[in-house]
Amino acid sequence: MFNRRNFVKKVGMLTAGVTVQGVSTGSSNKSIFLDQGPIVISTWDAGMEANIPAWAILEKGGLALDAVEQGVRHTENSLNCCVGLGANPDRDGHVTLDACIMDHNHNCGAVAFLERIKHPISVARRVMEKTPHVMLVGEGAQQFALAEGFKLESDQLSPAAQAAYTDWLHQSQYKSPSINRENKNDHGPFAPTRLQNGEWNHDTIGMIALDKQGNLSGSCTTSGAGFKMRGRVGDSPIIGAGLFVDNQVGACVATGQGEDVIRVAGASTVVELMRQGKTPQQACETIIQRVVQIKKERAKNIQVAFLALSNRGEVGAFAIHPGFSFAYKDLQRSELIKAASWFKSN
Ligand code: SD4
Repeated sequence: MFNRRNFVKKVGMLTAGVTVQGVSTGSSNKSIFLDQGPIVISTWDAGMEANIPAWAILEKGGLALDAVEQGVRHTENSLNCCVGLGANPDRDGHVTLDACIMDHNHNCGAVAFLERIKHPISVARRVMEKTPHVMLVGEGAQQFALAEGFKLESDQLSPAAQAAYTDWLHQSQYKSPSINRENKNDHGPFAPTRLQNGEWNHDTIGMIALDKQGNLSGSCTTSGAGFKMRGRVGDSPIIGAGLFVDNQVGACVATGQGEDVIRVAGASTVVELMRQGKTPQQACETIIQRVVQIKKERAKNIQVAFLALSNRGEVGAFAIHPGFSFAYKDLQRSELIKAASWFKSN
């Protein structure tokens, strides 16, 4: 049986690309995680830092919902990352943000195409808690945020985003952007940018937490794709695509090319596969296989990745291409783990 005591061994298998043979995740056995404490997992390298504030809440017995909000707020704040207002703009020069959040009771909230608000994840939570709706977009979302006391930030691009945008305007061919592809031959305007430390810059963070009470919550926040068409919204704020949580089963977040996550109803399908008895790892592999089979040629040039957690603390992660990693934190360990992928090399 998979539990966190044999996690290191399982992760070794996972990075080698072998399906983890886990237990059926259809039932909820609360005692497993009540004994072992909470977990938080999040996408990409930035997840290592984001897990810290999330963990501070979880270890004190706080709610998974608070943990996933505070965790990704840290990334939205960070100037070193492409999530939030410092991110690359759309092709008309505006930064537009998408986010969603979901708790253990199927409560959920989302914002999309939101401008000049620093913490879209917290606006998404207010949508969930204070409106009869699930999703607000654009001007209406901004209006709601202001009414809720959020500050209207400047519309100036960050220096790095301004430089990237100026560069893009010179080279622009208005091609659709490639997201998270570590393609060594792609030096064009849509190549993912690198951070100062040389890491690939990702536009999104997705986070899932399991708290001491045995409840799951998830969050996802993004600037979408740099130089996207104005008005473009990806999977990240869409409940069921970029994020899905079902406390009876587990939770899943997606990252990568949002259009391809939406067409397979990504995160909710992973959770449904887990409900039918697949482990999180098997479920993530199955959905990536589907993404690849639906658009075989396209799949060679896009990145999509899924990260899932069962309500028993089992973890799964899988991507189309190498390069996807996720940050794991529990009582015993905190580490960045490379996920296995469908294609073994770029
Ligand atoms: C989107 N899924 O807007 C997001 C992008 C992403 O790391 O995940 N970037 O399509």
